[in-house]
Amino acid sequence: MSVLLQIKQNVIDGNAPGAQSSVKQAMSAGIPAEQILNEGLIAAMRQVGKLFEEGEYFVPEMLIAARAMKGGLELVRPALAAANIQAIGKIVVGTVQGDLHDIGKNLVAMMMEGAGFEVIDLGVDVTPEKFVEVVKTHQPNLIGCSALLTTTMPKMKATIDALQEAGLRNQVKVLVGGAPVTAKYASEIGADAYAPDASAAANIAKSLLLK
Ligand code: B1M
Repeated sequence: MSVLLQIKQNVIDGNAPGAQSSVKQAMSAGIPAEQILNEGLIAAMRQVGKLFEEGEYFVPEMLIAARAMKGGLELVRPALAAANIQAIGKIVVGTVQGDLHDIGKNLVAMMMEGAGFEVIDLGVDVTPEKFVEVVKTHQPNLIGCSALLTTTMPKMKATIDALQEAGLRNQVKVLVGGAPVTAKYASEIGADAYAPDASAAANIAKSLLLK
């Protein structure tokens, strides 16, 4: 079995030590961090989602797999977020209210760091009010909202509305993403941009700075 398949299988099995050792093996074999991420770690979570849909996996298995994924992610993190001395801009990221999924958001934060942004990560279950408060205190160039549930997507709109009500909407660009989110949805709720994945998010964030 190739080392990328080993990473994938270890994550699917929720084998955290195995996932970490196969990621280390892949890194010492010179496999690029993005390939480890996309073909190993992310591919595994896609499969876990499929197993959940098919009723093979339940929430505990998803959690254990997510933990194994996170352990692997930490190892590739330094390679993804190459050190940048001067920040090109500031972004606040968070998973919206009611939503506890943070793997995709963490990846977005890592890619932003790698692109040279100063990142303020608010974690999960972030209320619109919290986003507003942090925009007031930290004055970021952008906020990045992540949602993984169809039921929490409306909180992205609530966040944009709260920024509008606080008179802050013109001061900050809003980038949205997450598996159920689409470009169409982003434009319907008045976001400035949508990104389908973490590396696109970093590129789009950079281009938003120029607008
Ligand atoms: Co949940 N879960 N989950 N889950 N979970 C999904 C999302 C689901 C699709 C599974 C399924 O049914 N196939 C489904 C949602 C269905 C829907 O809404 N249509 C689901 C469900 C139903 C639930 C619960 C309701 C289950 C329950 O309790 N009955 C529950 C909800 C809890 C809550 O949030 N309130 C729940 C719980 C959990 C766990 C806690 C067990 C765990 C999360 C652990 C964690 O994050 N720390 C979990 C997991 C692991 C998943 C799946 C399997 C994997 C998600 C993941 O990490 N993917 C997921 C199935 C799936 O997505 N296929 C599923 C890997 C990650 C890299 O991808 O997050 O999509 P993703 O991020 C991508 C892009 O979307 C994008 O970049 C990343 C890639 O580069 N992106 C952005 C993300 N955010 C972005 C922001 C941006 C730009 C791009 O700009 C700011």
